[in-house]
Amino acid sequence: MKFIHLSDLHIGKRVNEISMIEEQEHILTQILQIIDSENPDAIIIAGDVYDKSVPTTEAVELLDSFLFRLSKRDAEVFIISGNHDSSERLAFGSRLIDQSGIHIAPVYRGEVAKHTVKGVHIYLLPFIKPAHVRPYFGSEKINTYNDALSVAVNAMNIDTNQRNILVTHQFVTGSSRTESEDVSVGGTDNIDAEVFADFDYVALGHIHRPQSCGSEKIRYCGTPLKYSFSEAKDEKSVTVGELDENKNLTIRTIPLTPKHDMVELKGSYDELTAKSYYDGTTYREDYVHITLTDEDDIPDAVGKLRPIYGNLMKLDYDNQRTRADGQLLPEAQVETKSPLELFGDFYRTQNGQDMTDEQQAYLLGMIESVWED
Ligand SMILES: [Mn+2]
Repeated sequence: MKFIHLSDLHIGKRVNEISMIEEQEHILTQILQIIDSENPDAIIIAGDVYDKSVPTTEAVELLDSFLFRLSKRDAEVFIISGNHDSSERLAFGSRLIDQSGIHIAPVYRGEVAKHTVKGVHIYLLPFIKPAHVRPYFGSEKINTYNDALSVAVNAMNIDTNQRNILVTHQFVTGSSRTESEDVSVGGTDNIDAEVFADFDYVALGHIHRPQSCGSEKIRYCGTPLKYSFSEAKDEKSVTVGELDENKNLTIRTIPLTPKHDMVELKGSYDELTAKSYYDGTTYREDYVHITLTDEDDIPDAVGKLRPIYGNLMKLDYDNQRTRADGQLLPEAQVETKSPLELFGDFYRTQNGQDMTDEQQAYLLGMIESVWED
């Protein structure tokens, strides 16, 4: 059984205030071309289909057209919601379009949809939190995400003599994050890979950098596009898997080429505006983050750089002044730390000592209640 594994499309996303919709249209068309040349039996989309729980109209239109074009292919399509999606809204009309071979996971109510393609069972477990699982398993202790996933997986009664694929959207312990995922409160969302031991493949969404978690059987395919400058050097791809009758799994990736790349450039204003540097057109259309190293600010730098770097997204300086500005942390670290860790750093800077366990517990409770709202 051959499958294509996608996730984290984030349709409708804006990066640094710039709409990605044209990029997304371009990359989805490229994905359809890959599907046509690979001819898979199943296409999996492991959550974060949309970027917002209430997506924009242009996002809805793009997904509608993508799904329609997918329905014209032979493959069956399996979709779950991620933490960015509303599972209710995503599942709208799902029982109707089921007949077209497009299967969207229903809202989690203690059990999951199971489909079978060429003898391989595919389980669709949308993004869930402990609070989503508790009501259906009263007697079980469900405090953490790991508890919630264990209970949900146990309830699937997996027959390990058969071939089984799980589609889900969670953070597996040890995976390498980027800046464009949402970090959860206090880092309590870790799932141990052991929870997935009974599956022959786990098609994961949530982490935006493609990677396998310990074994090839548990894998993040990553986003189809770069959604933050921390991914500037990543290569985005489509994961193609084959699971044969003896449970042998082969995984390969097919690179994706964006309409416009995302790059980070650093140097003095004179260096970056020298023709030899940008070579006329090299970065003309790329999404660019420029870090100027000049000691004095360049007046209207953005206006002056735009003719060369048409899609300049972000401009900052790295010089003595910015280094002395007493930044708590480089931005890259800020975005990958949890709110609790960030507050801990702040507390330490202000007070010269760490929070006590009691203070941490109090703060965690407070952050969680704010987050829930
Ligand atoms: Mn995501």
